[in-house]
Amino acid sequence: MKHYSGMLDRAEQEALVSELRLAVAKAPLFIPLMPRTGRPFSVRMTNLGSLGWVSDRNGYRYQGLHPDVGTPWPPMPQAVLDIWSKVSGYKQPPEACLVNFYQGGAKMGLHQDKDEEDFSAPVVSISLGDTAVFRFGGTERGGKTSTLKLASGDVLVMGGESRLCFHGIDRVNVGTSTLLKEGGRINLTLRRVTKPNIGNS
Ligand code: MD6
Ligand code: FE
Repeated sequence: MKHYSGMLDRAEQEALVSELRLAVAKAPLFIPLMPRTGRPFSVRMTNLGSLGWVSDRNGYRYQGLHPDVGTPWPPMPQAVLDIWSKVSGYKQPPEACLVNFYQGGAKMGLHQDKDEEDFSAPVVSISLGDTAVFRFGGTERGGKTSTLKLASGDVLVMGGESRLCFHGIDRVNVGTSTLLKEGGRINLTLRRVTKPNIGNS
């Protein structure tokens, strides 16, 4: 796992937030539901790119269309693709960019990112807005964990050994950033979803 503290400067963060506001106007934030129980997540989500991650009573999956408005996800901003190129070490561009929006005590339980067919690519995460307490451990649930603070402009890369580690967000520290006028935190996670085609690299 690699943590690039302050990779995006303030101007880059502001530009990215503006692009995300335009995207969210087309692909509104939705509240995912836990499979089976239907319990709502405390985080609101949307996606950018050819595939988006969704969760509802039927399970977790990637799909090409927004679950409520039924249109394709907006494209990923160039700045996001550039970050992937810089830090992923992966030849092909990301297929999915999950946008998580945390407000008012939202958090995310420990989980593994394992709904992808291809684990050879890392997951790249970009944090904007209030600082989050990120918890991570090993690949077994119930193992020892540590925490890391993710501040606005930080980029985290989970690849190799860390690709399937358990991780989550314990809390977001209110008032730690002035980036978002209404407060809160945005996290973008960039992923490859499909298996690489032999010979296309
Ligand atoms: C978050 N992040 O930072 C949630 N997943 O809000 C994730 O779930 C995550 O940061 C895979 C890799 C990096 C991450
Ligand atoms: Fe995750």
